Amino acid sequence: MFVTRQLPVDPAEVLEGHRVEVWPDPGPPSAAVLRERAAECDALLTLLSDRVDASLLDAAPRLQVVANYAVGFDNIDLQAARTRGIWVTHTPGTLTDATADLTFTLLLAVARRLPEAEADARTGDFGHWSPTAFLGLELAGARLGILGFGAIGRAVARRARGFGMKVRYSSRSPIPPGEREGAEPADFDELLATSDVISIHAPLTESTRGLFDAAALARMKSGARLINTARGPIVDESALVAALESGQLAGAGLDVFEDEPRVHPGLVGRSDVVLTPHIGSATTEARRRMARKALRNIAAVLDGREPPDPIPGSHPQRATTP
Ligand code: 8YV
Repeated sequence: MFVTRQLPVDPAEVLEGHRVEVWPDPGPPSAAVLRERAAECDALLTLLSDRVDASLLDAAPRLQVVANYAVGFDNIDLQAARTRGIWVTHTPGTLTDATADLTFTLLLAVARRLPEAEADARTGDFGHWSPTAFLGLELAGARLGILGFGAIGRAVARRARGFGMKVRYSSRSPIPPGEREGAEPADFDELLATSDVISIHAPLTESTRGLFDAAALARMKSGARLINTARGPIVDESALVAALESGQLAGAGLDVFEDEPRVHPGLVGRSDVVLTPHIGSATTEARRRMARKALRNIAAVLDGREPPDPIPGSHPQRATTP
């Protein structure tokens, strides 16, 4: 098997008796290297930045499983894997709290204008204290709108409740009352029109790509803030820059970007945005859980068992089971 990056867990801990090659560089293997390795191996452990498409799978006749080191899987052509009988697995439940924590880190930082305030203190002398400087948003009583109410969205709602926020969510599937974490359902338009802060926790699909375009941003409450720890292409970054520039939005907290690892130049110099380099799952605990889960999925397939965390519908065997 081939692991495309060094992991915080030794693969041998989970995969006894299997030959494992780990890509030694800090950066990703090139598409050509990935193709060359895939041609020889029975299992791949990939990251979001590794594109797994039909042409890569065609070059990999022995491949049985692709274990994605992530919950999301928009880097993988599932249909191509399914038609070739290759399992695709992911790491659900491993990074819920880590990502919800980062969401709140960004939310608080944006609400309290941390980049501007921090830069002021870092001058070494912030001059004088002013009753009107750095006024931000108080979370208690503020309205949080959550787009996407899966495990991470709900973990964010739990945190928001602790801060006294009024929480509404918009979700493509109905959420049983017992799992709403005190949040109220709303449709997307209501969420846009009424939220002081919107936080995105939806997967990237054809219906969420570009969902926050110029028109949606214009329908947001004037002076609202936008947080995105889900997928960059859900937000049209040029439209976001324009909305910040015009004052329609008061700030944004972004951990994900339209064209990672590049960050829109219009965002880079702004002090009303907080930017982090896709570190939602970057806690020692979460990254170790992700590694063990991905490796266990590979071990199961190589030992002739069904993997515990297949992406639903990604394998013919699973697609036919109810
Ligand atoms: C991963 C993520 O850390 O799990 C996901 O879907 O976006 C991140 O938490 C990252 O993608 C590593 O592959």
